[in-house]
Amino acid sequence: MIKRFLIIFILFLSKINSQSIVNERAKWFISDRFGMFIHWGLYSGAEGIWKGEKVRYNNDYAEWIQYRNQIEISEYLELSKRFDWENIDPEKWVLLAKKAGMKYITITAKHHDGFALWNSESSDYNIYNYSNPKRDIIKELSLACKKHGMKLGFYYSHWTDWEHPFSWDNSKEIYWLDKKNYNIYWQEKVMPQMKELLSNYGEISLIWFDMWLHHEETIVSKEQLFQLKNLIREMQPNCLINSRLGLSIDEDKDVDFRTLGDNQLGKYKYEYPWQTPATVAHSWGYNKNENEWKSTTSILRSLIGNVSLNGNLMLNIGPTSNGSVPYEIEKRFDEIGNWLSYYGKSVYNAGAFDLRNDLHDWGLTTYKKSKNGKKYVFLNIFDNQPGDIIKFTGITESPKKIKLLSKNSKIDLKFDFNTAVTSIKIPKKLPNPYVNVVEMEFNERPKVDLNLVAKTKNGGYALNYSNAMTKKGKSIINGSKRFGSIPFNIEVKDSLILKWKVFVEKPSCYSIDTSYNFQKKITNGYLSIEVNNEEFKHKLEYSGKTVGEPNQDWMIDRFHSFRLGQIKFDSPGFYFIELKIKANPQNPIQWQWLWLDEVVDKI
Ligand code: FHN
Repeated sequence: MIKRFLIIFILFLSKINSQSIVNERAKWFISDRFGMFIHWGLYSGAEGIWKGEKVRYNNDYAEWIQYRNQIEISEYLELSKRFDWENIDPEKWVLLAKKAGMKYITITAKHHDGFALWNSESSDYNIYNYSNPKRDIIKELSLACKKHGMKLGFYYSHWTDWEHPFSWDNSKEIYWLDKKNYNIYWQEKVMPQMKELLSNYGEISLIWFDMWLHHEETIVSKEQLFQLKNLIREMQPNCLINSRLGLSIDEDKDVDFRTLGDNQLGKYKYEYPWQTPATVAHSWGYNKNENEWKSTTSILRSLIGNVSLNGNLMLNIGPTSNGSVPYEIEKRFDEIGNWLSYYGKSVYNAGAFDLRNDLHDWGLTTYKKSKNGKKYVFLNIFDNQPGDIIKFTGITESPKKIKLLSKNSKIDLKFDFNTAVTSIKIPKKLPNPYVNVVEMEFNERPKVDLNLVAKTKNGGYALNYSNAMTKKGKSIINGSKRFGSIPFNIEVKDSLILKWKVFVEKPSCYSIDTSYNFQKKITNGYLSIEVNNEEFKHKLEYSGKTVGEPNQDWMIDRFHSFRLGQIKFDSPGFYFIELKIKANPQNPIQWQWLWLDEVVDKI
């Protein structure tokens, strides 16, 4: 009994100590939401080309050119002569960030090449010694940030350093390096440089480490990482530390924010702070052959998408050797900043709403409690042709007001609230070409029904495994394969029962389709749907084969859509739809979805 109590108590403690809390010092981070990342260093002078050869390796990361193209340090340093030192002005980066609506900047104080962008006392391999006139870019940037009220953070490559003889430069996979020597690098470069960065440049908002493996898979030790972390906590207690420090959550519960993979957008709602580091194009450092520019719309959607799941976006620029940024960046940053100046309400100091973030097909929802105590639900509309009415499903009380945000003023919108669906009349021509924002106002955080599935713009209910309110029975979740030609599906070898809840606004009739793959011709397996006390039984049918990719010898099992029947809802209200699948281990079914489509003519 005591043992059981102890286990429960420990579990409870580990829960409150875990990253499920927002550290007090990270409050600004979850409010700011949007930051600038700067990758700039000697590599910017190479522009992704070395001696006429493009940077090796398919991912084209121009800041990796020294390593990829095997450049000797003496030759690499020659790149400093290509820089237009008279014209480089870090204040311009700060102004660009401000213009784009970004609230913090993180610069590569030292990237993997080991070259410091400040006048480092611990290593001569720094910009002060190789610029003319002598420059301390970190000092200049920190002053510019202070002047313009911009928070500043440093990227510091701790694990990897291609300059120090005892650091990890990946070729150590061939040339042996022991932990003792590695510790020399740690104690004579990492620790003193970090002390310099924390002492000489004012208040530092965050240190951004970049080890993408857990320390046990690397040469770095847990003790070294704690030594580094403790130094930061000691010298700048308010400075945030990201999860790429390299410790697991079990080892260190108070890493301040989690860093997702490069350009990896959020998929799930987390209660603790997290961030996507993203590029405007592909490379992080300036690459003159860059040709993969993301559009303004796509960047805004990424930002809003992350905010709708409680996350941040830190968008990277790779300035050139004269300090400027490509026109493609200027243009997009102008457009993004312009958008944020009118619609930033739904991003800054906003976060996830209680409902599923993929509930509606017109866009994504964010939520904010404003200083005046009012609660706002923002409908960020991605759809360019949403029609005259936007439907919001899931809030079960009427909003006080609904407005369309626009450049000059807010436009009051007419709306109709019905039990769990708010229908909002919107203008035929929406004001913004990228994303439009509708603001719903409430006195209190509105009540919601978490189980509902919203109707799509095309008049149907798309029911699948992830939006089911209950799931009973055993099944295997199969991710999509062969580049998605085999879709995500649920494999049932015995039985599975899924249940969904919908709100039907008026008497109406719906056809019912389901998609699955079943490869047997004779079976006693079946699938049945129960809606509104009516049952539709369907004997599993052989779904056949198809070709995934023409001329590639890709015969795959076919996922086919089968019509199950038609259902009539005589009155408005909540309805449950239950799907039962009965199969057996010899004849499994791979089930995909149910689709209820409104049959308008039949009413
Ligand atoms: O290797 C680096 C890369 O150059 C860049 O700095 C990115 C930014 O997140 N981080 C590493 C790869 O994950």
